[in-house]
Amino acid sequence: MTYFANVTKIAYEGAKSKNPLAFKYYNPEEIVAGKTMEEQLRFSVAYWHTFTAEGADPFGAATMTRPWDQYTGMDKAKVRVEAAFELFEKLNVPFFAFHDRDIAPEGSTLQETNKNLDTMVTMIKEYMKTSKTKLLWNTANLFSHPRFVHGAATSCNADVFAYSAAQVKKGLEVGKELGAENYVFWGGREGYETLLNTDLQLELDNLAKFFHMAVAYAKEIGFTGQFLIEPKPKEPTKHQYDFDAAAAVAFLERYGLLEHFKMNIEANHATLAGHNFQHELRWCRINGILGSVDANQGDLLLGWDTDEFPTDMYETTLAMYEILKNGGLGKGGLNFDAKPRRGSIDTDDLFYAHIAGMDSFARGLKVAQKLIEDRVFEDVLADRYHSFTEGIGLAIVSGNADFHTLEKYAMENQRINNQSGRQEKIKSILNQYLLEV
Ligand code: XLS
Ligand code: CA
Ligand code: CA
Repeated sequence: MTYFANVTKIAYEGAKSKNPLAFKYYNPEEIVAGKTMEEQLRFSVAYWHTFTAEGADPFGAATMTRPWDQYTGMDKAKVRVEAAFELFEKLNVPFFAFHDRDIAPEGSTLQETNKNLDTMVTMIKEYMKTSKTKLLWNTANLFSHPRFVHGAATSCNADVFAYSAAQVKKGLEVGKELGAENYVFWGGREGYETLLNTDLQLELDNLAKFFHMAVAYAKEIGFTGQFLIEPKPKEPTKHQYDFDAAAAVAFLERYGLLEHFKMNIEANHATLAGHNFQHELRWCRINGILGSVDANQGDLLLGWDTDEFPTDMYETTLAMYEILKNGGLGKGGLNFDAKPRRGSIDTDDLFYAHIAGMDSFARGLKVAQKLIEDRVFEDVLADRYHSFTEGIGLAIVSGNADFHTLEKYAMENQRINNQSGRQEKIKSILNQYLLEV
């Protein structure tokens, strides 16, 4: 049985290829910066967008018809797994990621829901035996069902807290069973709409307790995947607690949790938080907490999370620059938390979309590697901050200055010479690399 009859295994054909179903830049075996592209990029398919999204938006119904749509319930779930592993193989991706409810439908009780999940996990495990595609991460959907109307681990209702805990407990067991490299916590409903009815202190304390329980349970069952928090400032909740990486880290530190978590940075969430993708990656890198990446892009003309496939070469290049400077992503990967646009209604569009994303990051990787090799930004920084390598600057960075010595210095050296920041020159050099590498 084939679900994607128009598509054969996607091969690397090089930049001159006119075949839309071929990679132009992603050559999994090519060595870049000491590792194969496959090892550097660690691409992952997001199960929810690729196998459960059908093009619905708040104003209209689904636009896409998928091969599994003729089935319902558990039959549909099973057909999706068959189709998923066909797509993974044809795209030659090393990883995938899912929410519990993406792979198995809810039953009428938690027991039945877990039974459905077990059936699907057994099936997926069987497929994984003969597939190269591994589980990058799994997570619990603590946002779709109406029970999460007031939050999950930050709900005002203790019964919902308990239900959420049961769901994450099961999620960690599933992660262990399938060898997940990470486990993601995204708090879409962990936040508030108005402080007029919100006990902010209690909600944050409860969220911390929830995370401590998850850490304890992972230890208890021997789940060794990396825990990741995925920051997002808003949507669906007006204000989400894990607003951005800085807010998430301040929270983790305050509650003694920082050593157990890294960040899963999503490009589109960064822009919603008023940052850019590179900012969030850089911030995590310098703080040693860059865990994984949800590789997509937003639309700056729209104020919501559009989850587009990443095709902006500036963004992919600067993202790969941060990732290479980080020494790679470790257990993390580049997960395409992205969906074809509502008008891209054909099943083949799933392939075009992934090819576009994979090629954009592969090309970004090569340009970033060359930028690093040539020390383009490193030299810019060395030059710009050279005042901290000698004299008073060296005294400041080495901790040998105080307000007395600095006041004395300032009084004796009142002629300050600032130099140009040269942004435009730097951008034009970056363009040369983008166009010529
Ligand atoms: C939604 C998030 C979500 C997480 C996993 O905006 O990106 O899909 O990645 O729950
Ligand atoms: Ca995401
Ligand atoms: Ca998103």
